Amino acid sequence: MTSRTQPQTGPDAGPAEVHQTVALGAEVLTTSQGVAISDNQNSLKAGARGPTLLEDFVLRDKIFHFDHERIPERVVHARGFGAHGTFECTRELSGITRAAPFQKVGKRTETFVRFSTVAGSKGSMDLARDVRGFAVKFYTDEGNWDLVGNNVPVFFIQDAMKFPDLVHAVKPEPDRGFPQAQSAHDTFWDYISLTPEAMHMVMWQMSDRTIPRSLRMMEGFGVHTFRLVNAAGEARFVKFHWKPRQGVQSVLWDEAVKINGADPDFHRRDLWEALTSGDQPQWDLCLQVFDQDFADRFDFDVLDATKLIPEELLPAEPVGTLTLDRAVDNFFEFTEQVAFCTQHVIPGIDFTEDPLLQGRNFSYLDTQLKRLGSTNFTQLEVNRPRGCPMHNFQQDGHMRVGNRKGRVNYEPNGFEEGPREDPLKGYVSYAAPVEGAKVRIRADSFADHYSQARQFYISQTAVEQKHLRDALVFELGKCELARVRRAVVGHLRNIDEDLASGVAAGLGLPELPPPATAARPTRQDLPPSAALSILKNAPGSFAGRVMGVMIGDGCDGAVLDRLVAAVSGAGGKVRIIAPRVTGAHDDGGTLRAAQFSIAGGPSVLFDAVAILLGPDDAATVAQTPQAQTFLRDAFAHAKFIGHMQTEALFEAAGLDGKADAGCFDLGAVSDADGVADFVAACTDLRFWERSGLA
Ligand code: HDE
Repeated sequence: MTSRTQPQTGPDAGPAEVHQTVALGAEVLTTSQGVAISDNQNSLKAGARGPTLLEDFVLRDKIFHFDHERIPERVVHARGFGAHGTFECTRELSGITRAAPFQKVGKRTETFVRFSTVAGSKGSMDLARDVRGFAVKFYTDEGNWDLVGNNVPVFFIQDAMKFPDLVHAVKPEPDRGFPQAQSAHDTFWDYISLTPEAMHMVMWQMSDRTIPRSLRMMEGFGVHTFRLVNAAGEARFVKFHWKPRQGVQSVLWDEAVKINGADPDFHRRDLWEALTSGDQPQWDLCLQVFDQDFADRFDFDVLDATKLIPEELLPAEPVGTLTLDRAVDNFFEFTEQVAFCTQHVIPGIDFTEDPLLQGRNFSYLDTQLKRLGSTNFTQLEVNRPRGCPMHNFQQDGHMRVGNRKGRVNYEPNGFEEGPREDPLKGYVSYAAPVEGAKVRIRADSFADHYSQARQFYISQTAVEQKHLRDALVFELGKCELARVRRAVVGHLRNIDEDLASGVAAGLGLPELPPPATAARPTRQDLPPSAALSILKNAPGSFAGRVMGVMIGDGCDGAVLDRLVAAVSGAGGKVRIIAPRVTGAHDDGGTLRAAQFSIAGGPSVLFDAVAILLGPDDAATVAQTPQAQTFLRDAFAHAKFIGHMQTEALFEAAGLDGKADAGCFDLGAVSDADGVADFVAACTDLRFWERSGLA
């Protein structure tokens, strides 16, 4: 490439100066004022070894900006990852809502989506046990609509009044400033033990839903009941669900803990790699639509955000598909500065009186002002309406651009200038009748705190129930206060006695504490709902998943080729792990490139694994502790395992003679069948039989 030496500046450039070379035609670096910078490595000094001069405006401009790079992180949902997407309507809903995205089959609406964890700070790890945020901004023709949801369909509390306490309790304890991104500590469980309405959400939180395998493999929920309003002003209730075409999938807790060490960015890297390799994740938007009559007949109050409507009772019907199609090209500009607000609604979407939603409506604008520093955050690329113009008389304020030109900045005006209100096109709130005395009171219809918690628990498979019990034992085991452990077990007794006694045994409680006092007895008659289980709805496909293949020198190149072909044929990806990150030579002497060294690519990073060693280094690899852990962990995590020339490794890992039906000897069958059978088996999520519970 043609290059030139950057001009040496001034008489003080001494012999220690290393001259940079810059490509000809490259953009010239400038200050914020557009002045070209001659030297970006040295400040202006009085003599080569003298003090830096106050007049160095280049240094001052650069450092000044740097000093102000951070904006306050979100109080909750600080750690997030965003992507651009498109929503396509697959079912016309003009009869029930005038909302723009649903007026015509095939209608496409641009979106921006941000996934997040709730409790941890911006730099915390991705695999914390935590609820995930699932916030979608629709840039519709009639304004921006934000559906700011979570990956769990219910919430901890029923009234916004409690939110700051809940968040304080889960965040690091104020005296010591830890633990980070954990609910496993005293203050969280102390608060929970005093908040029976949280018990349903606690069941979800302790389930595998809160350790998702991928952001691509999570459901999303609007949580609250909203209203859909049609052109005639008629309203129906609605609950929003996002269903991932990739299937809902989770990791195991032991994997989560290890992934956090091996790759704290596991989720964001996974989504980034999917998007940049053209693997575009999709979700169907499904609606549960119902009327007042259904609401009146339903067992619980539809305004209570700690309750869901089982899909067996009211199916969630698909009405459109969201495709994430583009990674952001600048994290800060999009993912950090995106400002979601539950009050960002469009004609056809309206609120209900859910007291949690009403409080959220109040909160989000405050947050955006605090974080983004100006009411003009609405002008940022990620936040401004894209499907329609924004016309009003708002003006000035910090960082304002594009004020209206001319003399008129008010309405009505006699100059006949500027935008006017439009009673037909404009947003009209649904005329919900309101009456009642002004009281601080919780409705009686919100008082049943345990029945749906029980329904969730009995809807899980034996494997899922064990994970949930283990999670409770782990979390409560991290609490130092025995009274807190006992109090929570007292609540569990109102949910399911087996669950309570299992957790009590796991904690070593000498005796079961009495059940917590319940405002309403737990209903035993709610039937299990298959839709609430992950494992009952497994995707039956390897698409979007990753096979980690450990290879060694002299491995069978033909088997490796067949394996790679079979996995990509099934829609999955292969990642190669070798003793050295450059790769290993197969039996034909060809260097097979690797993406990971054995130390850098533990099996927790993959959905299934294969280990193809060769005569040249099978014995050496077997003696490598990380290789032993790779196999031992894959086995313990119920993964499907393909293997060849691994006798020594199985023995060294303590698994001699333990190979079961989830382990496939890829060398035993000389034709392609061995590989094909292995990859076909991997379409099941895991070999749960190994756990003894399936
Ligand atoms: Fe939020 N929530 N929230 N929340 N929430 C915020 O707004 C709040 C609640 C949710 O990716 C904050 O911009 C209150 C439920 C998501 O940028 C803040 C209450 C649900 C995100 C706030 C709730 C959510 C937020 C902090 C109780 C699921 C991240 C940063 C009344 C339906 C959005 C921000 C993003 C963010 C307040 C309860 C979802 C402080 C007061 C329930 C996904 O304004």
